[in-house]
Amino acid sequence: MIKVLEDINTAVKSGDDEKTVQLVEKAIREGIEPREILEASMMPAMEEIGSRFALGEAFIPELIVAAYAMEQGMACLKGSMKGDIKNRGKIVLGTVEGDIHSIGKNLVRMCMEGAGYEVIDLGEGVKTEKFVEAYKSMKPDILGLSALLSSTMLYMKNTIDAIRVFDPAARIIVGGTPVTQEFADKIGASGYAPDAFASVQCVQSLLE
Ligand code: B1M
Repeated sequence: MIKVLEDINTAVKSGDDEKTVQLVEKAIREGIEPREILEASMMPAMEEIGSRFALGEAFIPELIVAAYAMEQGMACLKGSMKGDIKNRGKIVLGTVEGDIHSIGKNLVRMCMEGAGYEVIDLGEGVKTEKFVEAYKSMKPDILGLSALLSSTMLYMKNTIDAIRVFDPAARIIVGGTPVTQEFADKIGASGYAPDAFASVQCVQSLLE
């Protein structure tokens, strides 16, 4: 692996946000693509810390500092991911009720904005009623739901059902670690994306 990517991976895992920012800026100066920085370095760092957490080798405080370092690193990449085309469509996005995981959803937002979509981010722990309210008032082309917990992914169905009552043709996409294509089909989602980059393709194909 390229040295700077290796160093970013280590900095994220150890929750060193200042070092993460310095190294991400260095990687950008070296001409490394944001996608490579994310996929080859920062995302594997979060996966590794998650696996260590599952094994009881890492704990919540370590997850929190690693997540903060990741968010700070992502903020540096935002400028390099901005696209030129604007107003390709409006997307309302949020992490579902009971779920405070924000990083994957924020990455989806960055990729969508980079691809020229207007994104209204409702944040985390968004209840079905709030999604319904936002959908009615903002009339988005796409609604995007993120969930990271096996328990909270069930709220995706509640939201989809509530929206389809008044808009059966609503285009709703879902994603997040426990979500699969099979689950997306089962709950009646219009699309599923395994990662943030794929979510852009998913939206594009739904809007075509
Ligand atoms: Co949490 N957590 N966590 N956590 N956490 C997981 C998800 C877990 C898998 C860790 C583990 O056990 N291995 C596990 C869930 C198990 C399960 O339910 N199956 C877990 C748990 C159990 C918990 C708590 C319950 C722990 C506790 O309190 N005992 C608790 C729950 C809190 C709550 O939400 N109510 C909790 C808390 C936290 C922190 C707050 C400490 C922190 C979140 C901080 C933050 O987000 N600001 C945290 C973290 C950091 C993680 C891990 C380590 C990393 C998640 C992450 O940011 N990944 C995670 C382990 C893992 O996922 N392997 C874990 C990086 C990010 C880029 O990837 O979010 O997957 P991800 O997003 C991906 C794709 O999923 C996809 O695109 C992104 C990549 O391009 N995607 C979409 C996501 N949303 C999408 C939407 C789309 C399309 C694609 O369309 C709309």
